[in-house]
Amino acid sequence: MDVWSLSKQGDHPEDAAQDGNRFLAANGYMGLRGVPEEAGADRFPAVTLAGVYDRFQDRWREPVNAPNGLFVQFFLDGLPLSLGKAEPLMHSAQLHYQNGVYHRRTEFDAVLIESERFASLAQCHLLADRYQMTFRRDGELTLYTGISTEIWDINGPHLFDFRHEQGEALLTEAVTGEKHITVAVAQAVRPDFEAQEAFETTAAGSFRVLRRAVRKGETLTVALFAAVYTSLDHPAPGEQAARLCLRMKELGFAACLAAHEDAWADVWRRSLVELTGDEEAARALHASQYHLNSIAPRHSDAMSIPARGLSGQTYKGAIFWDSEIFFFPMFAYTQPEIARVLLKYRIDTLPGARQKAASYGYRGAFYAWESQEGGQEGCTDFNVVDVFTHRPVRTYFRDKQIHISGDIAYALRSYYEITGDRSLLEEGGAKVILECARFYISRASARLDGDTVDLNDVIGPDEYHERVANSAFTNAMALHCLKSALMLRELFADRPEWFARLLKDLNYEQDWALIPPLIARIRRPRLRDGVIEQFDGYFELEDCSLDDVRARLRDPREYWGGDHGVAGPTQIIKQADVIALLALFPGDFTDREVADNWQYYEPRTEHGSSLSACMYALTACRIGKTDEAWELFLRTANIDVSGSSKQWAGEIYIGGTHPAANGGAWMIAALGFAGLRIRDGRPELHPSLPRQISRLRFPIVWRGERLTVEVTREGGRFLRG
Ligand code: IFM
Repeated sequence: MDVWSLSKQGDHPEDAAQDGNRFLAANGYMGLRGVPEEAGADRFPAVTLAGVYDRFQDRWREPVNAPNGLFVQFFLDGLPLSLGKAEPLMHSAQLHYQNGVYHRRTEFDAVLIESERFASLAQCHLLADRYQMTFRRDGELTLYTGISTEIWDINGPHLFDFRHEQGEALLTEAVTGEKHITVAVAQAVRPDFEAQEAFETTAAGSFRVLRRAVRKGETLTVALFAAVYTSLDHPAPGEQAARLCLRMKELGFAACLAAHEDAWADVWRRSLVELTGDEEAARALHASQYHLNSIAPRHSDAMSIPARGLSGQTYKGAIFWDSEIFFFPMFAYTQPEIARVLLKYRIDTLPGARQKAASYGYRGAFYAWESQEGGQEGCTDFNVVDVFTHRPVRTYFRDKQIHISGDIAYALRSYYEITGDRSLLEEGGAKVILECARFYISRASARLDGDTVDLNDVIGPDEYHERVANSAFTNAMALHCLKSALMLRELFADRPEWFARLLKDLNYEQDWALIPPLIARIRRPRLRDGVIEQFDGYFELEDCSLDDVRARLRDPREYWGGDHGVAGPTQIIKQADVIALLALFPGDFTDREVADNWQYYEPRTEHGSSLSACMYALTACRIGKTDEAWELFLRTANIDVSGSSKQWAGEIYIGGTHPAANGGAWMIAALGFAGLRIRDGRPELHPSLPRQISRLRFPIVWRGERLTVEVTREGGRFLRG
C-alpha cells in the first residue's frame, strides 16, 4: 500500500460529491475540489474561498465559490474528449498527501491525458496545472483553457456582473450580491507548442482557444496558472491576479511546484506523526494530517477553519467549537503560530459575541454557534429540514449551545499552557476569557443566593437532547472559564496595574466579586454508580438500545433530534458528551471514573457526528481499552479516505471533509496512544499503544522548545530537537 496517497480507478460520476472532498487540494486561502478539469456543475466543481461569505435572497449565508481558472477541455476533429462526453478506456485519479498534488490519467481511443495540479502552499493565491495530451491518431486539435463560471453553489448564486478581459492573461471579475465583494480570477497559460490562438466568451466562462494539427504519437503540454484575489485582499484584485498569473507563467510550472513542495516539506517536518506497524493506519493518519494542514489559514493573522474545511459550502462555511476543541491541539503542539491565528479570530470577533449576548438580554460574550465573518451568527432558527413534511425544524443550537464561550476560553488557556506565550492573552485573549466568564455570570446570577446555581435551558454536545438543565459538559466548561478568569490575576501578578486597568476598562468590579461564589455553587452533576448524569433527568429517560431506536426510524435520512426525533425521549445520544468532558479534563477524573462512564455511554452513543469517535478513543486509551481505541481511531482517521460519512441531516446536505476528525486523529495518536499530557506545567507521556503499533514518533513544540516524542512498546520519551 502506498501510505502517502489516495487513488481511484474508473470514472464514477455518481461519486463526484464525495470524491470532490476526498481529493481536495487546498492551501488555507482556497480549496479546489477534486474533480477533473473539464467538470461541469453536475460534478460539483468549486474553488471555495476562505472567509468570503454571501447571502442570496433569504437563503443561508455561505462561503463564496470563485470561478474555476483551471478549466481545460478539448476536441479532436470536433469530437469532445472529456469525461462525461466520451467513454474513457481508463481513468484514474490520485492525490499525493506528501505534496498535495492531484494527478489524473485518462485514456480515450484517440488520446492519453495526464495532468498534475495543486493549490500552492507557497503562494496562496495560486492554482497551477500541468496538462498533457499524447495523441494516438492525427487530427485537428481545438483546446479550450479558461475560467469557467459554471459554479456549483448550494444556496447561490453569489456572483453577479461578470466582466471578462482577454489577452495574455484572461481576467474574470464579478461581485457578490450582498456585500459587493469583488472576486477576480486571472489565468495565463504556457503551452510547449505553437498554435493559432483565439478567444471566446460564453455563458460558461471566458476561454482561450488553441487550434492546431496534431500527429499520432505527439505529446503536447500546457501549463496553466490561475490566480485568485478578492477586494478583501487588495483594492485592485483584478490587477493583482493578472500580475501574479503572468509572473508565475514566467517562472514556469516546475519552479512553482518546487516552491509548493518545499512549503509542504516544512509542514511535514513540523507535524508528521510517523506510525509504524500498520500501513492502513499510517495512510489514514497522513490523510488526516494532510487535510487539516492544507486548510490552515497561513496567509492570515486572524482567521479560523470552517467545520467542513474548504471543501465547499456545507455548514455555511461556519466556524464551530470544532476549531477550539478539535483542530486547535494539533496546531498548538506543532505549529503554534497557526493556533494563534485561530484564536485571534475569536479575539477579533468579540464584538459579535457581545452583541449576541446582548440580543438575549445577557452581558459578556456569547459566541456564535456557527460563526461567520465578524463573528456574525450563521446558525438559523431552523437548521434541519424534516424529511416527511419538508418543513424546517426549529432547533435551538444557536440559542442554547452556550458551552461555545467556555470552549473558546478553554483553548485560550491551553494556548498559554502549551506555548508559555502570554502575549495572546495580553492582546485580547484575557478580555475574551473575562467576557465569557461574565456571560456565564449573567446567565446564572439571578439564582446566586440559593445553595446551587443551575444553568438551565441549554444544549450540550449531544444535540439530540435540546433545552436541558445542567448539562455536565456545559457546567464544567462554564466552571473552567470562571476559574480561568481568576487564574488571569495570578498569571499577571507581575503586571498588577495592567490587570487592574483591564478590569476597570471592562467595568468588571462587581462581576469579579461574583466569580468565587458562582464557582462554589454552580451545579455539579448527579452521579449514579460512578456514572455522571449527562443532564438533569437523563437517567429517567427510556433506557433502550441503539438498535431499538434505529428500528423506530421510518426514513434513513430522518433527523433523530428536534421535537419529534426518535432519540429525544431516550438515553441514546448523538455524540461524545460526558466522555468529551472526561477527555478534556483528564486530570480531574480517576481511571475508574473514566472506565465507568465509558462503559455506560459508549453503547448509548450513535457516533452520529464525526466529532464523537475521537473522544471515545482518547478515553479508551486512558483505561487500557486499546482494541476499542484502535477501531475508533481507524474510524476517525479514515473518514476522508473512505468518504463514507453521514451525508444528510434531515434534508440538509452535510457532506465535505471532516477537519474535526482529522484533528481528532492527531489527538488520538499524540494525546491517546502516546498519552501526551500536561501535569503541573510539565509535559508527560502515558503511552497506551494498541498492539498494531510498534512505534510512534512525532515532533512537538513545548514552550518554544522543539522536542520529538518517541513511543515504542518499551515506553515513551522526549528527545530534544
Ligand atoms: O460542531 C458540530 C456539532 O457538535 C455536531 N454537528 C456538526 C457540527 C460541525 O461539525
